[in-house]
Amino acid sequence: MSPLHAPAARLTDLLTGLEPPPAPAALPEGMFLLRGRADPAVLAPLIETVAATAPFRFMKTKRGGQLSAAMTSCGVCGWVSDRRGYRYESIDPDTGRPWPTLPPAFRRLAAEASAEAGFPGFEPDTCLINRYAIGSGMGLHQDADERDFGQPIVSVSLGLPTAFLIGGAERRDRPGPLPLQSGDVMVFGGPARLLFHGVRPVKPGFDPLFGPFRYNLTFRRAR
Ligand code: MD3
Ligand code: FE
Repeated sequence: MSPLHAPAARLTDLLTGLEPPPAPAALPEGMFLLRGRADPAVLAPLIETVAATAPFRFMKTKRGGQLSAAMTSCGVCGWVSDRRGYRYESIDPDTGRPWPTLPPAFRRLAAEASAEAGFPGFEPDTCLINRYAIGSGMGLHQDADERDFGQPIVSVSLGLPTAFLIGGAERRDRPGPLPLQSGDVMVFGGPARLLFHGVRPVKPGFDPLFGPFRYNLTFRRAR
């Protein structure tokens, strides 16, 4: 399927009578939006399985605060934050055990989406799962803890809608919103890989599969 060819209608659109949100006229070079490319019903139980082994937790920041999204990971390593800073760890510090393995359906989705966007051969070694309750979001930042910025990032939005805030190469560049719905997949590669980005706070709502939450899967090659 062409990355520009999204399904004509989705169940949630039919139920709510809502149109899918408009995409901006142009996305930054290297950034791709694959609307409805992921099947939320397939991914929901896989998130549950990961969280049964590596529970969602609120991580601390260097400065004594707490991240507003609950997080867990799967793969050969997982992204962690604590008083010492950010990094990838092979052992989950909360359980003392390795992170659960990447479900094959996760690998397949990340590989297919990145190939559709023009980045063939992407083999993620980790997936960070962010869970946002109503009112939580993520401030503007860069994803720069990975070894090879030549590798893309694949992001899958699930549950309640929100908007990504897409900035520029410098923190001072004013970000613009990109509305996203459950099942939307984004690929960030090449010149988009190090752009500043964030997530708008999630508005009140209830998703039939995910309840009062937004989830995001972020596939990366960390090592
Ligand atoms: C890379 N998560 O975990 S998806 C993160 O929705 C993070 O949970 C957000 O940012 C979330 O680091 C966003 C990942 C993402 C989004 C936009 C990007 C990565 C990006 C833009 C440029 C480069
Ligand atoms: Fe990020």
